[in-house]
Amino acid sequence: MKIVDAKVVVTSPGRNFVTLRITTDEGVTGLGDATLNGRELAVASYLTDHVVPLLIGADPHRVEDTWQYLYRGAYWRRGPVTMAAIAAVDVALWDIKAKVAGLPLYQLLGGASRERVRAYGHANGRDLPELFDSIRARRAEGYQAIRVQIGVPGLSNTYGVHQDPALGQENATRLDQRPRPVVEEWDTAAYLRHLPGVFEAVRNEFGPELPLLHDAHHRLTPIQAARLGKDLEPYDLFWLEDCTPAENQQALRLVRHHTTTPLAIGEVLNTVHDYQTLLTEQLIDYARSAVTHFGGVTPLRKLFDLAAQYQIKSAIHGPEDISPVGMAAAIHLDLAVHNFGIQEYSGHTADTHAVFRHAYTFTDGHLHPGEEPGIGVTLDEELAAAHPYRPAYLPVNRLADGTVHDW
Ligand code: GCO
Ligand code: MG
Repeated sequence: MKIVDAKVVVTSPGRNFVTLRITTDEGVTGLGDATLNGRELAVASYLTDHVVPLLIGADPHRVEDTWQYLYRGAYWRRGPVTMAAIAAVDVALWDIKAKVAGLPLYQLLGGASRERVRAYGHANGRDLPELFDSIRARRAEGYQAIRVQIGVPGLSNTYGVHQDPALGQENATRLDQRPRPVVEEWDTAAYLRHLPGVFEAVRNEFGPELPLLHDAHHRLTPIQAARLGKDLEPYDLFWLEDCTPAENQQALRLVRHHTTTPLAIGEVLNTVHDYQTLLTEQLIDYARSAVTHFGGVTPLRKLFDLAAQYQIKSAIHGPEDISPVGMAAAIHLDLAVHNFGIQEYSGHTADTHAVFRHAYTFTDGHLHPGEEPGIGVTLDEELAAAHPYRPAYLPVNRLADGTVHDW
């Protein structure tokens, strides 16, 4: 079998998605997600200009060899653009292999280790009444684990809190089809003062059993994160996410020494090297990279197998900027790995579900990849073309005096 065609499709059915479609001489096609929010066209070019010419004529069954060829062969390693491009090829090849085998991908990854995978959804509000409504809405949708984000008094906008409560669970990054980045405001002291009371109120309202998560989105120093972790201990979080900027692995040592609040990190990490200290020193409890940004199913499986040796669990990044193709690949891996932790899932727009028809299902707060051969996603290219690319940036963050802060 040979690859005869590889094509990059950029479509924006609510937000931009980059998809690679590989076709073989036997007419089997595979899909891979290469979406890098706010920098989409860089990956599209990396694939079209530099990777597609290398794929034509190659054997689609050589998944591992192709991964090594693209990773080592580029000489310039790692980074989100490179790893998103390689991820798209990797997932498209797994899709083809599983279709040829006539099996859903999870079967090729060792088969199901559980019946279904628990997902967490996003609740947010500018204040407590809005937040409570949002938590109730998620629970009504079936979610059994909920990420809680709230506005900070004195700040006009905050990460993960949309300005229009009618928009549902999607966070503030959802509708950013904007030619310039929106500027958000930040004040760490106000945030640290506000958050423990919020979790106390949520626990009082919703009881001790509901798993609650929180994303600090890379904004704290290690000592600030340590204090927050301690302050939140009475409210028994499922995890505190991205408490410090992820690229400094050593920072987590200090946080870990001070708090028993479980820690999750990884959505901006691209390779196993970014996790080495985090895993071997057991500084985190959940590894959160996306299939889409980590080079695909092949390396993420290796990461999770290594993490398992340190009792660290999987928690694949699944915001709405991962396309249904990347989401499907994630759910197959979730079902197969022994050390599954939880899967982030916030759904997609109706237009996105129409462009990417998928076999995976969300029922009672749990996902299942379905039984279609491959990853179980089809791309309607005609419909995709009706939603052309629109320039869009993620927001940026500034302190009151104008200093740029981590977003
Ligand atoms: C999450 C993430 C996202 C990111 C987004 C950036 O935990 O889901 O933090 O909301 O902000 O993926 O593109
Ligand atoms: Mg996050």
